[in-house]
Amino acid sequence: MSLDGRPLVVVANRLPVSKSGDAWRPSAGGLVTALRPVVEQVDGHWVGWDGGDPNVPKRVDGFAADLHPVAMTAEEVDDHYYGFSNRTLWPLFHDLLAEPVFDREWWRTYERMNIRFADAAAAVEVDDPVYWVHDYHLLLAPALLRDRKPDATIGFFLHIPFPPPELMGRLPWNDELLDGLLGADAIGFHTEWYRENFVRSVRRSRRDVTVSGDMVHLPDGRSVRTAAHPISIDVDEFSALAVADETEQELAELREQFANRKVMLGVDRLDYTKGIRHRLQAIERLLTDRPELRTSFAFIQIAVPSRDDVEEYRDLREQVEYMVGHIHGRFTEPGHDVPVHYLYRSVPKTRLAAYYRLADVMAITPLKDGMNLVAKEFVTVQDAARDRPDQDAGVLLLSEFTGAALEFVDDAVMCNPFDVQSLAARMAQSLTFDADDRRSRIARMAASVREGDVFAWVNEELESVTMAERARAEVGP
Ligand code: GDG
Repeated sequence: MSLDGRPLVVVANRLPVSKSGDAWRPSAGGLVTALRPVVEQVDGHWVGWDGGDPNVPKRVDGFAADLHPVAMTAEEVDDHYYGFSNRTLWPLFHDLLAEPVFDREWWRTYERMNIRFADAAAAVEVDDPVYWVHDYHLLLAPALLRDRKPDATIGFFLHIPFPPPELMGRLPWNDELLDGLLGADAIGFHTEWYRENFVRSVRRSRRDVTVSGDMVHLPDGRSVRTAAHPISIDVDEFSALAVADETEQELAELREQFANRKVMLGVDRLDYTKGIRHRLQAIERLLTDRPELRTSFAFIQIAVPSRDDVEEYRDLREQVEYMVGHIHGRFTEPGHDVPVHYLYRSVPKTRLAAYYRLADVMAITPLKDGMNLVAKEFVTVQDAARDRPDQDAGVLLLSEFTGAALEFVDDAVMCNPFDVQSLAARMAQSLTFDADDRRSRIARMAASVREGDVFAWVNEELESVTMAERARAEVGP
């Protein structure tokens, strides 16, 4: 691993732990899983919001990093997290799927919170660390950290898309955010498209930089490396989960419940970027055009509650629930189960794996999505269970507007979710592939995920940061 034993200071919006009952545990998120082995090997530190709990311990069993909590008042969380991060940057970076709100008070708080995170990171007492800053909540932090530690090695990774300059340029604070990012030595994106969008934005707003290949050269002599590093999953974890006893038990129950029905599955945070409304419209169309499916098909939507303090998310929930009710009213046949199963909750991981195994079609139809890890989890679980009795391979129906599309374009059924009529046709088509074809498509996609798992992603990212640093050392001050 490219850190060579140097300390690692991760700076992310949230700490990697949460409290259940009286006990603190590592959180279940992908980033936490990905970084666990790295922080175990080095002197690991994590700077993040304390979630409103002033008593976060310095260490938590199962995650070998020192925790450095950042406190925010409820009002600061409202302005920084719900406001500027999720009502300004989130819709803007997802191609204006909702109208971004430009509020100067939110911006001032965003700046102040980025300063607070940068101060907390700079205060971590370690010798010659690598700082790794994450995501859209902290776009200013790399430059702020550079002000405090001019010689520091700083990497940044963006987990969501980077918008084209024509959209980014609408933001009153476009220049400040670009300068914030350019404080890093290396900036990682999921795809080449997002990387190019960033570089085009920099070119448009900074006349004093030159770009050669993937490097941005600044007038002060510093260079910033940009790279596309698609994030991935812990393949071994999901492969084991696929065939765990508990998963098998859950699957047996689900198979009984959905006997004699083809199952299409959706798994998303309830977010307007995920295309759930378009998906339901397409289901309605499918059930209109193909009446026999009303009793031989089920669509299961797991919608994980998300950001429900934000108006657009509450509206989305209402609309989705109205649409599900509407479909039930129109298509439920007396004596038969309803055609749409809507679960507004998060389910345990073994249950999630059982749903992945049950699905004949996995419908991943976001209007825009940085990567989409559900796609990678689905093909991995399906492939790991290929030799289990009754495990018939499923089909991945995938939006062309996800980062994952680049990897799966040859073997998924690709769709444009904005075109509801063609989406319904793609859904119907997904139900027609023969078993051998399905199996080999899943196998190829799973092999590709295995080749670039989340640990490879961590290595690539850290390698990119340390490469940028070596180049700086060769050029000299
Ligand atoms: C952002 C970007 C990018 C979902 N339902 C349940 C559950 N999940 C887990 C999945 C998956 C994760 O949540 C969702 O990850 P995604 O990547 O699909 O989407 P975002 O939350 O929007 O993530 C995205 C990602 O960051 C990483 O950079 O890929 O583009 O938007 O791991 O398994 N987990 C459990 N129960 C559920 O019901 N336990």
